[in-house]
Amino acid sequence: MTDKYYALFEEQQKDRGINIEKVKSKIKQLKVETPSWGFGDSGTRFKVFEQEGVPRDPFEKFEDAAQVHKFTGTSPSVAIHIPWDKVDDYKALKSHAESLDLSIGAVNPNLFQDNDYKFGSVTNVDKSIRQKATDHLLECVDIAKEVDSKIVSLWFADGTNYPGQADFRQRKKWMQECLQTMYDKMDSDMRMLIEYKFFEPAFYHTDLADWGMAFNMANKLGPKAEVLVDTGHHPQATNIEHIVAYLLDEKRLGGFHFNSRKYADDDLIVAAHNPHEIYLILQQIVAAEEDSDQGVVSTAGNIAYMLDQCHNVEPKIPAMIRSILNVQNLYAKACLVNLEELKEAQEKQDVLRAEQAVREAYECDVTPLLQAVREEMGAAVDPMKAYQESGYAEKILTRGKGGASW
Ligand code: RM4
Ligand code: MN
Ligand code: MN
Repeated sequence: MTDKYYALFEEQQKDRGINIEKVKSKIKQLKVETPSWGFGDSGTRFKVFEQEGVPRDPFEKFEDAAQVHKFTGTSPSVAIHIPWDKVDDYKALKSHAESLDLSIGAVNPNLFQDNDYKFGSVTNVDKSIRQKATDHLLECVDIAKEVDSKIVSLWFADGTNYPGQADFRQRKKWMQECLQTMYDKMDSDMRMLIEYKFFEPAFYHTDLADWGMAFNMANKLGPKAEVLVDTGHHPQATNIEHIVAYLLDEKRLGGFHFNSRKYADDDLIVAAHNPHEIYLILQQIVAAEEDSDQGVVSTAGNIAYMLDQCHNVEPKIPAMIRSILNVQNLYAKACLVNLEELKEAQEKQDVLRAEQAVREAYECDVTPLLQAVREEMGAAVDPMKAYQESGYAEKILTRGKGGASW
């Protein structure tokens, strides 16, 4: 691309000491998985608003996800949630995905919607319910094997509402027992991602409330278990990038659920609120990637990036495209930090210069860079516009209302 804006951009970055070819190849490698459930109807605890044209079954969810990948070139896999995406023939779902240039990504068990789980799943005081929950975890390992997915991603709603309601220490042991059974059934190249969340649906305690608990659990289970960071799952003002750096160094950062929030676990379009937070997270990852090129081991090169969003009031496919573009945009900025300069400033304890090195990249307009990269990748230069002009949104209206939902 020799467009005048890109030419200027390239010159500016070269002057800043940035290896632009390397940056381009890093952006091309960034892949972000979409969640099947983000294409279906969703809502708040007050109301699920039905949208016209929502996929009616898992196969149609993949068709919609294929649109996101078609125009962005950046979302080649789709996470599934069981039983929301339960089908009779998983091999058929897999071939359907492949026919759309997609693969099946993380398999997510659902241990929060059955009446039996009212007081907990893997932490329930009733042994038969713990067994039922464990059986579902094992079922998900089998599904992952059948569709050649290497990831089973776990989130538990387990928790309590009142002091004294349950025995924290006992529940901790039960959870570990159930997860160990699942762990032992996983092939050596499979990964268990353990997600934490400090509240909701339980309001007093959650059994895996924070990264420390998830990390401890992963450590106890073994190397196939890693932590998943959902950006909406922390108390306000938590320094998530610090958690990310810590887990990277401990080789236990397995994946992300990107989304944005203002108050609680809002699951909004990623980076719609506080894009700077996502930037700082990605900047830690880029720095660790650079260190791995120098031989410092971390999990930076092996992170499963996923969206976990629900689009309650906005059309779902463009919301997903927006999210992918936002992650890509912030990752591109993170790649523009001059890490040598940053290191030098840190060594000299030059606080202002170090802060400037991180801020300067954030302030760059990466539009010409991303356009050039997309053109080289064969994706749409303006994916949102291309989708909107494609006619797909109008075509799916024939599906009517009342599609898949939770
Ligand atoms: C939870 C959590 C999980 C997701 C469910 C639907 O809050 O983020 O990752 O599977 O929502
Ligand atoms: Mn999540
Ligand atoms: Mn969540």
